[in-house]
Amino acid sequence: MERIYIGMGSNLAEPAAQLRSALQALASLPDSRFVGVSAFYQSDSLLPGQPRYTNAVAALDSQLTPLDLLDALQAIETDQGRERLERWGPRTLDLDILLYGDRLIDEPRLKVPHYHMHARAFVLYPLAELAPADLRLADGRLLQDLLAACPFAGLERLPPI
Ligand code: ROI
Repeated sequence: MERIYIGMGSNLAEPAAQLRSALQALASLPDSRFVGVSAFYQSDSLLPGQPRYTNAVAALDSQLTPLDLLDALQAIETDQGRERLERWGPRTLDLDILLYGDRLIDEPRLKVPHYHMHARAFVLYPLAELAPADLRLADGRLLQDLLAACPFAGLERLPPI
């Protein structure tokens, strides 16, 4: 089993309900054990003109291969009504593999650690709730250093449900 962290986001159709429903789906993945989820956080979209996002990070132990897990996550996104109309468009559900054990993955469909996680408060702060304090990404960066360089400003941590 390897420890996997999954970034979750939604800004359409009741985002918090979308994340809760996705958590149920993650908990029923085959050959996997659900470990936990961070608090939910709200923040403005990085792109102007979109509704605010709700984001969280989930932790999973799994024996699925990275690409099998990616297929399973994309199936959950599709089940929850995701339409891929435009690359950075608003979405009912976004599930990203942030970290997969200590693997570095560079395939056309999947890059791990996730490309944009290093500077995104809505990924790093929820990740820090779940990950060990000394977590080092497979590319050598320390989570603590990334957090120190990434202001919390603009994030709103929602009370637990
Ligand atoms: N902004 C926030 N706050 N959260 C996201 O998950 C998110 N995802 C995106 C873009 C449009 C870049 N902005 C976001 O894809």
